Amino acid sequence: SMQCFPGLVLALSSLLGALALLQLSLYLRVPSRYGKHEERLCRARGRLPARCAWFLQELPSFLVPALLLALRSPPRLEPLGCRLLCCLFCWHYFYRTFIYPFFTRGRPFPLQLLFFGMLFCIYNGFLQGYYLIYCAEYPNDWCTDIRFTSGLLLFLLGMGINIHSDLLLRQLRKPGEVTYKIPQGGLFTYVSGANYFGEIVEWFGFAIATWSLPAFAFAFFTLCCIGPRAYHHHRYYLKTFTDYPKSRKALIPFVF
Ligand code: NDX
Repeated sequence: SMQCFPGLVLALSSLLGALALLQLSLYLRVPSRYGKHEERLCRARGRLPARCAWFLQELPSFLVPALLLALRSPPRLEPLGCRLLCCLFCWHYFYRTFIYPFFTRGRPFPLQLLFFGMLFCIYNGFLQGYYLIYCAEYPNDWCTDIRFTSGLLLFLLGMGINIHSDLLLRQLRKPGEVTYKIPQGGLFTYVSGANYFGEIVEWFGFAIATWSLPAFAFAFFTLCCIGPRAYHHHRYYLKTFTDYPKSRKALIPFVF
């Protein structure tokens, strides 16, 4: 049966960090080509309705760790921290897989990115799940450790901001509509990428709560992936809407 190979965790986490840097270099100048950044930038290619695309893409991030958790033999009973943390990860991806796609009013999603996105979700789902279920060791009182409690708080706060902001974006459109409007309310009052800000806070919270290399690598990846995207969204809005709120920042309220 499976066991912990620390070398594997180190290798996969390092590769994730390297992918993060690759993303940063690829997407700092040009945005990743989906959603509002697709039209101008790419030729016609295969697309799938947003609903199916997000469901398929994010499913492995839920399924892989959930299966690792359920199938571990013998079942991991101690310590509680590992299972709790693995459940937090699965909880986010339960939302992202089974709830978010069914309400989205997004445009059809490019198949090619869907393919890479799915590979990424398998990879990261395996790394986070494998680490927490086979490798992580926490003292029995980890749940009262300041890293766990403050990380959990940030995770919940970030998730709240992310879900609320995605809801505000969705409400900008009627069903069937694909136009872009100026997002209003919530954290959009301060930043163009409120949903991204929430997601980034969420994964840094998760990293602090797990205090692990794989989770910090994933938080860094998230920052490098959607940080530049927030910046490109911001530029898009400034170019498209002459009445775009002047004080609004790209990603971090009052700062950037
Ligand atoms: N999926 C994470 N890299 C990604 C998909 C793309 O979950 O090849 C990373 C994720 C993948 C990426 C994933 C991994 C890396 C890939 C990349 C593509 C290339 C890249 C594979 C897996 C790659 C290497 C080189 C390393 C191999 O029509 P529409 O769709 O624009 O409508 C939008 C609507 N909306 C508006 N409606 C009206 N008016 C406006 N002004 C509007 N603005 C937006 O709202 C959408 O329906 C919806 C949200 O749009 P947007 O653009 O704000 O968010 P989106 O980027 O679609 O993300 C949706 C949510 C969000 O909460 C975000 O935080 C989360 O997913 N997310 C997204 C990306 C990655 C990620 C989280 C993470 O890293 N944790």
